[in-house]
Amino acid sequence: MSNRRDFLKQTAFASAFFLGGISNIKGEEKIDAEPVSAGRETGKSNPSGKAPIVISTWNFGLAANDAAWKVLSSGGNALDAVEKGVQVPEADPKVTSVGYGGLPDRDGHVTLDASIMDQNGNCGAVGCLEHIMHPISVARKVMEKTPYIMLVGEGALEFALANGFTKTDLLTPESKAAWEKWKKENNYTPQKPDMNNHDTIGMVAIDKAGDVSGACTTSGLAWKIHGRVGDSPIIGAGVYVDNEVGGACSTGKGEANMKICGSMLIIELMRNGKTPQQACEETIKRVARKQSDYKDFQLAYLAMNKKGEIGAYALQKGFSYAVAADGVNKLYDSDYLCK
Ligand code: SD4
Repeated sequence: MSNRRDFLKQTAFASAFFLGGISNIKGEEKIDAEPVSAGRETGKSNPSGKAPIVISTWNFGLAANDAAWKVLSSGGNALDAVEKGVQVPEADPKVTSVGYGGLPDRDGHVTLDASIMDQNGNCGAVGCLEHIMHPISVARKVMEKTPYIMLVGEGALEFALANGFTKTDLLTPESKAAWEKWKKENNYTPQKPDMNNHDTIGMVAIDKAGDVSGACTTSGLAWKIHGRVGDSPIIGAGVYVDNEVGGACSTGKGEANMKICGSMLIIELMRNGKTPQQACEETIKRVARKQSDYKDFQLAYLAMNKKGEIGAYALQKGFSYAVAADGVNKLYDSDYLCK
């Protein structure tokens, strides 16, 4: 899990950044503090609902929101914002569950999954992509330059290289050491998708024009069988956007989420009148009803509707999410089912 105590000093960040006074605040001031608790009420984490707004999963969502906000506050669109936003943890070697520095599979390969979706329902994805720092940008290229939605493995890499991406070794000395330690201690037994060995960034943004886009990117489950692909690149599971309704994304055990296409389900529940909070809760409760081992893994959803209302809900304690709205970028604790 990422270190929840290591995040930006919120107040200083918010005032400086939203006044446009600094150009790069990423990682500047850090304090030891707990995130503000969001409580259960819909919209509490976003009082006015005034666009633009960007939301994303986990504490690394703060820095990601910061990059997305730069795009949104200067009048950029939500698609560019979510791409730029999630690129931040993709490039950060300290984030060991996304992009560069992500923990590898049991054979030592860092394999990446990502997807992106825009306000027109266009989408693109990559699965099991190796050696590319920004899988989200390859997913966007798949969306924009091919008649397909998903490319995987070697073919995705060839496509990326043919489109100007650079081949990079994504295994850092730290992640290599962690893998070697794991190998010694675990006898090549692949990791089960349980609680605490993976965190994905999912992001949804609404721009000044009121259009919604979403993105999701991960190195997936550490120590997995080579070739395992999770929910993050599956449109409707890792992320889903419908510009009439809003956007939703997911983090946690991909296998559990894929069984119910949770992000799509949340959109449909919102379409039928649920608030984002109610939709996230109903989706988590459905997982619990249908999957008897639900106490043994983590799964969480984050959603926003067109009104800028926000919802978040998880199976277990510990899910946090970042919201940049109304001139403030803050981390919140999500409510959860298994108390
Ligand atoms: C996966 N859902 O590959 C991803 C991992 C994740 O928080 O989200 N972790 O299953």
